[in-house]
Amino acid sequence: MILIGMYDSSYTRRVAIAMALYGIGFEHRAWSVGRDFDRIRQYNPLGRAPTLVLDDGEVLTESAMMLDYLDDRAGAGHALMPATGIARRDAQRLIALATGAIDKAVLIVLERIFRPVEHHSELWLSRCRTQVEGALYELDKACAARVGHDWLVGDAMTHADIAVACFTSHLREAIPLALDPWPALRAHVDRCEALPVFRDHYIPFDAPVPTSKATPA
Ligand SMILES: N[C@@H](CCC(=O)N[C@@H](CS)C(=O)NCC(=O)O)C(=O)O
Repeated sequence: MILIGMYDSSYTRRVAIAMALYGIGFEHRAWSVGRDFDRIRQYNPLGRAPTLVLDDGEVLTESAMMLDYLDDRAGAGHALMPATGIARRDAQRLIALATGAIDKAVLIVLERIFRPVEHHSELWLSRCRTQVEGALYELDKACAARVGHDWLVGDAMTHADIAVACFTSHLREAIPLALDPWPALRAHVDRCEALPVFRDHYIPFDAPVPTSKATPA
């Protein structure tokens, strides 16, 4: 299998960490969605990361589908997602919150990259920040409710831990955002990020230079 995308994409990172935990080997092509747009588009018409090319040539273009494919391969009882019931819904709820926050963070970053500074919409940026912070508040509550447990759902690491850690770390670097108002979330993320599998699939976010009249996009 080939995983396309750099690890400063938290969506890509999340898939890579799941593959490593499942013991599924893959070739990593650390292509940039900026510099390598045309190369990525040869596999994925959206030109996005992650892109996963399966051994038979089928291409998956959405990280949720990639994780679903990997879980299916891992089989019942081994998947990083609880199979059923309240545990599954809890994991999905946390993943949805973390994903919603990162989707908004990406919009904030894209506004900075593609729109000249003087045309930034403060109203839009502030709305996105409010949404990000609302999600972090809920995630912090969920982490605080699990103090004394290693993981957010049940007794083992799930996609919820991976998503919350990868997406929050990205928010922290890309917006950037100090996690001081959300100490339980920060503690959970720091604990995950200290694990070898997280450290092995990490590169720091390279902050884009904001555009301006002087440096047009
Ligand atoms: N919903 C997609 C989001 C993927 C995504 O937004 N990836 C970013 C990189 S972090 C990207 O490719 N951005 C470039 C673009 O959308 O043009 C997924 O989960 O796979």
